[in-house]
Amino acid sequence: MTRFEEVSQKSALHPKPKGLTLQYGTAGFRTTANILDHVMFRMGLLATLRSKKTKAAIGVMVTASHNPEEDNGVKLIDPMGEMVTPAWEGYATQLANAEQDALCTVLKEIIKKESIDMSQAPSVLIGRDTRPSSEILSRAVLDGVSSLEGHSQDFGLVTTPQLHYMVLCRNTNGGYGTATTQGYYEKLSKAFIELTKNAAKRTDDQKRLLVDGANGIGALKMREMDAFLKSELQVELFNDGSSGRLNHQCGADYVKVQQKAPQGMHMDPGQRCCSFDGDADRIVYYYTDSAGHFHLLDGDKIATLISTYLKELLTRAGLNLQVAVVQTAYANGSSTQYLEHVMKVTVCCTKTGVKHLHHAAQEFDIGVYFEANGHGTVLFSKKAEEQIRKLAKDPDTSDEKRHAAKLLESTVNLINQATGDAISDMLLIEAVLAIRGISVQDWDVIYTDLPNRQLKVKVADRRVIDTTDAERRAVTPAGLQDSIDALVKKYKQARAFVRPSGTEDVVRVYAEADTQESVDALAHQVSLAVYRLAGGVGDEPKPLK
Ligand code: NG1
Ligand code: ZN
Repeated sequence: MTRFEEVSQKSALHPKPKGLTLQYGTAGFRTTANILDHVMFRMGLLATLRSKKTKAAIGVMVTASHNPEEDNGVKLIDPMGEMVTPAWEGYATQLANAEQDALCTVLKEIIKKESIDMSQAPSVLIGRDTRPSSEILSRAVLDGVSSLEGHSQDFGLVTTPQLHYMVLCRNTNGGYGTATTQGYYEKLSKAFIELTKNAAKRTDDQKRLLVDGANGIGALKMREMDAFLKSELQVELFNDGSSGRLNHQCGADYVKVQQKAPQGMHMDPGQRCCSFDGDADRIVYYYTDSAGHFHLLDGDKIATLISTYLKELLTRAGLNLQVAVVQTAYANGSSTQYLEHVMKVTVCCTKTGVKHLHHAAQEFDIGVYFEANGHGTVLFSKKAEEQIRKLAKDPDTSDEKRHAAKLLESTVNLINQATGDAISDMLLIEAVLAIRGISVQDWDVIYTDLPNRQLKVKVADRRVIDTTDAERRAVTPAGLQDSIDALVKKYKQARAFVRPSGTEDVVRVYAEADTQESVDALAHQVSLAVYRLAGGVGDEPKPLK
C-alpha cells in the first residue's frame, strides 16, 4: 500500500460530515467540538507537511480559548513560535473542506506547490486545553501525524503560550529556554525574582494577587508554578476548574466584554485582581473602589504601563532604541491619545488577530503589542536584545546605566516573545508595579477610558461584511458604512465600527462615546443597521437597559 493509500484509509476513521465547510479564522478553526474530528486529523497531516517544509518542529494546539466549553478548535504554530503563515492557512482551509475521496489529491497539490521533500523527518509538538473534548481531538491530530510517519511529542495539558514556547525552544536548540514546563517555570520565575529584588520593601499585602483562572488550564498551570515563585508573589486562585464550567461567567473575555467582575471571586475594595482566558493567553486586571465601582485595566492599559516602563529604563540606560505600540481598532481612543501625545511613542493599528499585531511589532526595535482584550506581548529585535545584554555586563559603564540594562535584561527574559502569555504578562505587570512602587489605582488613573460597548449581531452570512482601513470601515454591504457614519455624528467623541468575527458566527459591533448612555445608544443603533442591512436573523437587537 502506498503512503497516500494509507492516509486515505486512516482518514476514513475520521470522517468528514459531507458538505460541511469551515474556515481557518483569526486563531485557527473554531466551532462545536463534535464536528471537528476530521479537521484535527487533517491538521495533523498539514503540520507534518509544514514541518517537512520548514525543516523545523511545528506546534498544534487544541483549544477554543475563550469560547464556551462545548466548542473546540485547533491552530498551527510556526517554527519561531508565531502563528502559521497565511498561505498555509489557505491550505488548512482546503484540507479541512476536502471530501474524503479528494483528500489525497489536495495533499499532493500542497506537496507539489511547496516542493516539499517527503524524505525530510518531521516533528510535531501537540498540546491541549482542559475542555472535555480536547483529549480525544488531540488523539486525532496524533493519528494524522503518524499516518504520514511523522514524529510527534504530546505535551498534554498546557496553556497555548506554553506550547508556543516549547516550539520556539525546540527550534533554537534550547537557546530560548528548555522545552519543558519545568524549563518554562524556571526561566520565568528566575527573571521575576531578579526583577522584584529591586523592590525590596514590598509588603506581603502588595505581593497578594487574586487570579481568576476561567476554570481552565491557566489555573492548573498557575498552581504548578506557585512553588517556583518562592512567595515573591502570593496568588489566590479562583475559578480553578474544580467546580464551575470553563469560561462560564468568568475569565478575561467575560470580564472585558461585560465590564464586571467574574463570579466566584471574593474581592475586597481596592484589591488587585486579574483574569486569564480559557487557554491563558489573555489577561485583564481590575479592582472595585470603596464606592463599589468596578475598574477594568485591559490590554490598552497594560500596553501603556509596559511601554512607559521600558521607555524609562531605556533612558536611564542611555540606549537609543525605538519603542512602538501596536493596537487594533478595539483600542480605546483615550489610550491611543495618551500614547501618542503624552508618551510620544509611535502607535500603529492593525487588523484584529495576533498574527497581524505580531508582524507589525517585528518592525521596531522594541514592539509592544496588545489587543484591548488583553492578548499581547513585547518583541525585542535582535539588535535591541544584543545592546541590552552587552550593556548589562559592560564594566566600563556607570552603575546607573548598568543597573537599568540589567533590569531590561531580566525583562527580556520574563517576557514570552513567542506570543501573548497571561502568566508571563501577569509576572511582568506585577514586577513593574513593584519596581515603580505604584498601586493598581495609580496605574488606573494614568488615563481614563472612553465609555465603550461591544455587541454581537447574528446574520445569515457574516461574510457579506467586508472591511478596510484595519477593519475600521465597512466596504460592503452597500449603505452600511454611511449609516454608521451618520449615527456616529450624533454623539460626542464617538467612534464605531463593525466586522465579522473570525472565531464566532457573529458580526461584532464596537462603539465608544463620551458617556455610557450615549455609547449604549450608539452601539444599539449600529447593531440595528447591521441587522437591517447585512441580513440579520432572529429577533431585532433590543436597546440596552
Ligand atoms: P474575533 O472573533 O475575530 O473578533 C477574537 C478577538 C481577537 C482575538 C481572537 C482570537 C476581540 C474583539 N476579538 O477574534 O482579538 O483575540 O478572538 O482569540 O476581542
Ligand atoms: Zn485565548
